[in-house]
Amino acid sequence: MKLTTIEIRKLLKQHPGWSVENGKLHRDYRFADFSQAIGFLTMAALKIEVLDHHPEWANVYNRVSVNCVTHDAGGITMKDFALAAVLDQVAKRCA
Ligand code: H2B
Repeated sequence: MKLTTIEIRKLLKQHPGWSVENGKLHRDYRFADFSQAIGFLTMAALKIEVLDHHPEWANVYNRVSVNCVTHDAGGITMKDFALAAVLDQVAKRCA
C-alpha cells in the first residue's frame, strides 16, 4: 500500500540520511574507494534477493546512489523503508 505524504514524513525521521526525490526514497552513500562500494552492492544484493524488493541504484567510483520505490504500488511503501534499513545496515559494515 502506497504511503501518504504525512506517513512518509514521519518515517523519514527514523531514517536519517534518506529523503524523497522525484517520488522515490533516496540516499547517496560514499565509501572509501571503489572496492568498498562494490562490496556494499554485492552484500546488499544477497539481502535484496531475500527481501524480493529491489532498489534502483547507480555506482560511480566510491559513490552509490539509491532510489527505492514500489513499482507495483506506484509509490513509496513500507517495503521501501524496510529496504532502506537493510541498506543502511549493510553500509555500516562496509565503512
Ligand atoms: N521491487 C520494487 N522496487 N518494486 C516492486 O514493485 C517489486 C520489486 N516487485 N521487486 C517485486 C520484485 C515483484 O515483481 C515480485 C514478483 O515479487
